[in-house]
Amino acid sequence: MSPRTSLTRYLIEQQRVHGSIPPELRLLIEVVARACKRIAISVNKGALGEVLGSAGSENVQGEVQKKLDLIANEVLIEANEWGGHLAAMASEEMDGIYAVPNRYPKGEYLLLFDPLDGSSNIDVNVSIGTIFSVLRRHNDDPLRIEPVAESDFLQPGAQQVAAGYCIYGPQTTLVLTVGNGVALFTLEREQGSWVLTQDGVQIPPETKEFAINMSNMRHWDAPVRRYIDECLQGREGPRGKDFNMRWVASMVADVHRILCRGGVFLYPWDKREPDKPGKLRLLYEANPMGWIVEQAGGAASTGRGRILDLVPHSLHQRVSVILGSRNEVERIERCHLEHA
Ligand code: AFP
Ligand code: FBP
Repeated sequence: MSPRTSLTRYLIEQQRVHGSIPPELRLLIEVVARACKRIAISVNKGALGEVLGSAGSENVQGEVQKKLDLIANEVLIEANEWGGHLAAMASEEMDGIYAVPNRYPKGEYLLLFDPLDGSSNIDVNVSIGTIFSVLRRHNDDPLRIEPVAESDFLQPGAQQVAAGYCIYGPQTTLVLTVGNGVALFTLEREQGSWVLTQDGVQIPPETKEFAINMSNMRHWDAPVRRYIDECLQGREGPRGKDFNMRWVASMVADVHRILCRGGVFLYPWDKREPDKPGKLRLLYEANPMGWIVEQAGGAASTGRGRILDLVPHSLHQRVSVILGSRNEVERIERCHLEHA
């Protein structure tokens, strides 16, 4: 039997052989992965750990916070703030940025996360996850180091240096990219270690499966309506094949399925909130997921352009998200062009 590759070994090889990451970034990713293990333990305890239910508060987007949202947020901050690799963190659950306190050494990286994606699924024991993105803080003048600010985080997704998610499902799986393809690590509970179980993940370019919240159909824009309508017509319609539908209501779970067997995920702009460009957040949901999908040979678009090229204007900015099998995403972009 060939020896198992641990996350540490994978990262050291990325550092040494491929030169794709510096040692500080490797250590930062290991800390995030360790925090995900701790979150997995809390998730698994469920009612026995008194972690279910609402925390009785709301986040900056007006969404009810669950106890596990706040626990996961705390775990990620506590694990990362003292390591010396980060300048600051930002999260779905915090209004502003969290600068590393002065009592700790500072580093050049910025960490963004959605600590617990799919909160509505926590209490009903359905897959949820943690999404993260790492940026490098640009500092043009090494002699003048300004205090870290929200503006440091407003970089296009194409500038991410690492991105990943951890899915807490039947298995706990960490999915990671450092710009050299996508690797999957499964948590081996007995040893408490992440074991590489798939490398070079590829999303098939064609699919017969879409993921969208169909209850919002009446609010969609014409191009999305047309695309889904053509899928629903099945083999008698213009697509000439029957489509299946899946919707978990945890982006992590829906994207993970697409990574494993193809498909397309849509959370498009809709008429419910015309002044907002979508429901999902650009910096800590769409950008990391978009980069992972691209690294696996798929595509990630707003319908009118590549997500990773967007220049963010604020920390909690929202965006229309269409990602997955490349040919399908391109077809949806064509629908948008024809309706422009
Ligand atoms: P939370 O992280 O606030 O639970 O939101 C999850 C999510 O943004 C995303 O993971 C799902 O795809 C989407 O919500 C589901 O939304 P609907 O309930 O509108 O289908
Ligand atoms: P399997 O155990 O064969 O996967 O079947 C599962 C199931 O019978 C139900 O759990 C589920 O509600 C249904 O299939 C989903 O079916 P569909 O693919 O038609 O949505």
